[in-house]
This record gives sequence, C-alpha cells and structure tokens, in this order.
Amino acid sequence: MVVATPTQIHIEKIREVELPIIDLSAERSEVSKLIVKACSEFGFFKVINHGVPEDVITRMEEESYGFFAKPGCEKQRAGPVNPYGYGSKNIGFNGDVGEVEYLLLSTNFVSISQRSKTISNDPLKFSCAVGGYIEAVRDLACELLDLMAKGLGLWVSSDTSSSSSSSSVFSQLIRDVDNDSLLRINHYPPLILTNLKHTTTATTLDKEEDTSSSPFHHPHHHDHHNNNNRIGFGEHSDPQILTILRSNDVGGLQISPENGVWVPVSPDPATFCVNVGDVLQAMTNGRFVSVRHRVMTNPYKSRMSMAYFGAPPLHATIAAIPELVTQCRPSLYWPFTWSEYKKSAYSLRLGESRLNLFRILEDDEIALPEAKF
Ligand SMILES: O=C(O)CCC(=O)C(=O)O
Repeated sequence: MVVATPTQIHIEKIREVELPIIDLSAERSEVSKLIVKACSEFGFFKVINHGVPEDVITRMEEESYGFFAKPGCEKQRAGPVNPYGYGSKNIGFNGDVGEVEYLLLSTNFVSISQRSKTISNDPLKFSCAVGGYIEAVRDLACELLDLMAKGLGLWVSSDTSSSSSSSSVFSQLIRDVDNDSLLRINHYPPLILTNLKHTTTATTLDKEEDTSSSPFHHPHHHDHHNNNNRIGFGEHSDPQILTILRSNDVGGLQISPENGVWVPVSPDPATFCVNVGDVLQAMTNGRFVSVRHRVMTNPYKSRMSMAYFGAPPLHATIAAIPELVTQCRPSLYWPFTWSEYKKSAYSLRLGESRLNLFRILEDDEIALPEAKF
C-alpha cells in the first residue's frame, strides 16, 4: 500500500500594524524614550524631521536612477560584486536570488571615487552625490545611536569641539575611521516588465512619476495582497549595527515579528526607516531586536531603496555592554569580532539566523528576544 506523504503547507499571515513614527525635532529625553521603546518592541521605526537635506537625497536618487536606467551591458561594467559593485538577482555567495539589481558600495570616499569610474559617465558627480548622502545618513545614524544610549542610561560624551557633538559606545564604532559601513542601492523592476524581459528600460518608465494615468497603474492594487508579487529580497536580518533605509513611494518592504507573520511597511519618501542590526541586538544583550524583513516586488511599479548599514571596524570586539548584563539577565551571546561575525554570516544562506551561532546555550531560562507586535 502506498501512503501519501502529507505535504507541508506554509501559510503566511499579513498583519497590519502601525509602526512608530518618531519626530526627531521633539524634546530629546522624550525622543530617547520613544526610540528605546521602538527598538525593544519592534526593532524598527520611522523618523521624521531627520535633518538630512532634501537636495542631498534628490542628488543621490537621481544618480541611482540614472545608473539603473542604463542598458544591462553597461551596468555589468560595474560588476560583479567583489566585494563591492553591481549585482543582479544573485544576493551573496550562497545561491540566494531575488528580483533585484543593486549597487553595493563601501562608504570609504577613495573606494567610492574608484568605483564611480565604472558606474557613471560623470564619476565626480556620482561620487560627490554618494559622499554627501553617506555623510548625512551617517550623522543621522550616530544621532539615533546616541539617543538610544541615553535612553538605556549609558554614558554619552558631549564634545562640542568636534563636528559630531556627542558620541556613545554605539556611535563611536561607526565614526571610527576603520568602520566597515556599506551603502546598498536596490532596484526592484516591476514584475510585469520583468516578465516581458524589458528590465533595462523599466526604470525610465516609472521613475517616481505619477502613474495614475499610465496603463501600468492599477488603482485597486494592494502591494501586499497581490498574489503576483514575487520575492525581491529574501527574508533576513541585517548583520550590522543600524540600518538607515529610504525608498521611493513604492511599497514592498515587510517585517516579520514572528515566524510566518509579515507586517507591510508603508512607503513614505518623507521618512527614513531605521532598523536594529544583529550587532546592536548583541551589544544591548537582547534589549533591542534585530527584526527579520524582506521585500516583495510590485507587479506594476519599480521600487528603489537606499540602505546605509552602519558597521564597526573589522577588528572591533562586539560584546554585551556591561551595564546591560545582570544576574537575572546574563550575557546572551559570546563576544565576537566584527570580522568573525561577517565570516560566519556570509557562509550561511540569507535567511538563516546568524546570531544564533554565537548564542550562549547553557541558560535555557532566558527567552530569545522577539519583536512584540
Ligand atoms: O529594499 C528594501 O526596502 C530593503 C532592502 C534590504 O533589506 C537590504 O538591502 O538588506
């Protein structure tokens, strides 16, 4: 007798949750509290009145659209990713793929200038746009990290003689000259055009324009409920300290507070999305959550996102901040250097939990941090 093996059906739930929007122009101690709450409960929040100049963002976006609108063979000149450059569909080195093309750049200005020669017909313009953007989002990341440190009751120096008015144990790592931060610019062509194999012209068709009168516009379409959506960027958590993400007005980003549950993040070009990375989860001894997220492609419009990943220097040792380790809450993770973490992170598939490799297993009583939606 042949008995059919039951097929495992993987059911996903979409949950609508309003994510915190934090106004950075509000009173500092109040902002600190709100940020700590958001990082502990969601691992993810949006900021308004962030201080990144509009023209800096516009220049960066224009350069990025310009690059993605080029014919495929020209874009390939900036690839393959090794460890920086242009990539298409392949994400990382372990077989992960998605409906995305991207530019991965170091935040080091010399490296950007070199790389620009293969990316742009006007390398100086491109590298200035990228350099200006990186400086502005790095300052924003440092400000947020200092507010987090304050909210956690950690020491924050205020050195008014330097351009960075304060620094904490978190922001010092990404202000370090040897920081290993990255900028990643993602372009997700619309599915409909991907299928028609017109990806190279997709960007020019729907670049930030009002598509309401276009044949591609579908007024009743909801990004997250449409079965035609495909994975643009698979489920993962960010390994670094903090991510500062900005996108155009096309949705697709979803975050996962628990296995199989996805919360769509509404796109809003007036805000930056901020999320906790694995290193910050380890340093805060699990007080903050590095939330898993993914991107679904939109059938009709192209999404573009720019993610700054603030990372420590390779030699930096990452361990829980002593003030956040108590008898009731001993260290959750073994100390590691950023170099060790990167090595193990990049040896795994995108969706695997890298931080678990460093988990101290003896203490069964401590629950793993999880977003509390
Ligand atoms: O495109 C997005 O919104 C997010 C991209 C992302 O998760 C990444 O680049 O790691």
